[in-house]
Amino acid sequence: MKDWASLTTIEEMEAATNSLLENAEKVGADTWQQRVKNQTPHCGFGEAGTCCRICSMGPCRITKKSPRGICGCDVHGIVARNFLRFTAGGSATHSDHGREIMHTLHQAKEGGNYTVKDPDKLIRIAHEWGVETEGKDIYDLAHEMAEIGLLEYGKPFGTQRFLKRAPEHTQKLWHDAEIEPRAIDREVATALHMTHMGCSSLPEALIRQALRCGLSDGWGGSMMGTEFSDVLFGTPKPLDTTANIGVMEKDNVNIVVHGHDPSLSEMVVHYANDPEMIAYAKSLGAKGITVSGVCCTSNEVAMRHGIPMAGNFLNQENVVLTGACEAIVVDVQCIFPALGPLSKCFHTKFITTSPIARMPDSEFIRFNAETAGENAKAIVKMAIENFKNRKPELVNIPSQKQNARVGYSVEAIVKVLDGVANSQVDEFGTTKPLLECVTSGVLRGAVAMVGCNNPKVRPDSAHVGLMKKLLENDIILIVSGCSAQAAAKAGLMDPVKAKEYCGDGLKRVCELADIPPVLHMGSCVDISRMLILAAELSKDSGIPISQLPVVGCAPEWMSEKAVSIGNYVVASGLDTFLGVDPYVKGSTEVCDWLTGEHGVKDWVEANYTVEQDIEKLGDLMIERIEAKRAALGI
Ligand code: MSK
Repeated sequence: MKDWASLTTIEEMEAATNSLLENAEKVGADTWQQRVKNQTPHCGFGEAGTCCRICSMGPCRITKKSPRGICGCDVHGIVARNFLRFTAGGSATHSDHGREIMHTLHQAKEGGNYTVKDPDKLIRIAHEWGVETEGKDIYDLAHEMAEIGLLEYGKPFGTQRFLKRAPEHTQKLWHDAEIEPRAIDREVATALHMTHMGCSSLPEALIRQALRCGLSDGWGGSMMGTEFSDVLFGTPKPLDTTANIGVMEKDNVNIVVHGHDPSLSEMVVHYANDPEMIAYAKSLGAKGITVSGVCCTSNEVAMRHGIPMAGNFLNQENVVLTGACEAIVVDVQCIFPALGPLSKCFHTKFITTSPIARMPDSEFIRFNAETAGENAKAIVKMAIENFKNRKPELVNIPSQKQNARVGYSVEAIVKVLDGVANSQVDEFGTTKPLLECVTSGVLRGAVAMVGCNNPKVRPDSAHVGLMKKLLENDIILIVSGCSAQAAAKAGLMDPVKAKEYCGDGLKRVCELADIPPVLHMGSCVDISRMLILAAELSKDSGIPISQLPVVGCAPEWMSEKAVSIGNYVVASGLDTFLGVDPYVKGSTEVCDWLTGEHGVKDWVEANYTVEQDIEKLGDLMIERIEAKRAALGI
């Protein structure tokens, strides 16, 4: 057993939260901890997925006494339909994020609010898509690519362009199973059509579409979001930052960015660093301006600018409870409507910016690409002018803070691991050194850990607990979303400290490559980076993705997006381990399709494991990785 004393423990994080809840009590604020109590116990039909309210004859709830809905649909059809609708919600959400990025790219211009920061990547993707680049102005090319990318959402014929990035073996599986995603919007519409009253009630057909709809997210909308965010804002490279609530600074104006789309936060960061704004903050009594983040917007600006990460999903109320948050600025997704009333208990300005995420008790500053600069400037100014309204007796910023190295895009991982193993092939741009670490046994394998917090799991305990267990077993972690922030808050991304807790092989790799053992790959849409990495590992090794000693895991997931992610990760050949049930336990048939030996596994060579006991979940992942190694004879 290792001594984890230099890291921040779950107990310490809970103690910090408890001290903030005292602030909530002082001002009579409502918090998620209280609302969970009010909502418990949850509806058993909802939890089992056995309630159908797709038409207005019901709602129908399946029991022993009433085994079919009014239309005659059985429990398996109802559960499978609900599962597909869950997926469609997630796929639509991620993909619409990607679409917004394409619109931003379309607005990019020399000297404008948005410029092309990684022209090489743009040209690389253009070549991949068969677009002529020779002699073209980079902004003409950007606009052309944006239009082609936007057509991926609604093109009438063909399949997603990025599917060609997958190994041929995977592409063939998709083709044979008839799950190659066509236009992104079409897969969402088809999912809604199939689940309309009087259409599909056959679990096999509904689950097939769930995989296809998920793939349209992973290899479509999300990949577009990631790749073109890199083009616009720069491809992440390793850089150092800090994490946990102590990144907020008592004497500074604190602006917290929250949500997912980097277009807004990039601008806020830019203006918060503007000397004119800093001077203005000083003139009003602050020492400076601190921008920190929550959820995936935080991941985006941490990866590209080293902006500190104040917390993850279930910490979003904590930043307001510090009494030191001048403005919480949100874009889309994972934002609690509770932030409105909560902010009103403090001096905090709750600023919504997107027509997609309108909320009561917020100040709405409609943000768009043409006016991005003035919008962001107005937001920063509003926060500065709010500094004087703080109530000093309510200011409580727990001192927890850890160092974190972030910014591991695929390009960065390939670069840093190059030369670590004794690979004979040292050509730049392959994953062969990483593969050599795995085949030689220095690393046993990798886990892609992703996803949210969920009050059903003690916050961060599953993420951090599993990570420690895997690291001790020489399994490297690639992480994104709120899982990444859980790791960073605990200290598992500190390249100096965290390696001390690893097995000898992983520790050696960390020392040679100067990396932390948990690699921050970005936000939720950036799980598409993990797909690219898995595809490259497969192509470089000649081993199908499903046979690589790599698995996916979402131990504390909560959102529809996570279900879409689960489907595209499984459909890409990676066994996926969940710590929270996706509302399917009401149907043995659906469970068999998702988790059995002859369900989705027959199509895509991977399946789900659902296990709420986190110790067991960790053991199962390690067993699976070792079984894959044994099958490969390594
Ligand atoms: S923010 S989807 S709570 S990971 Fe992407 Fe975190 Fe989950 Fe939202």
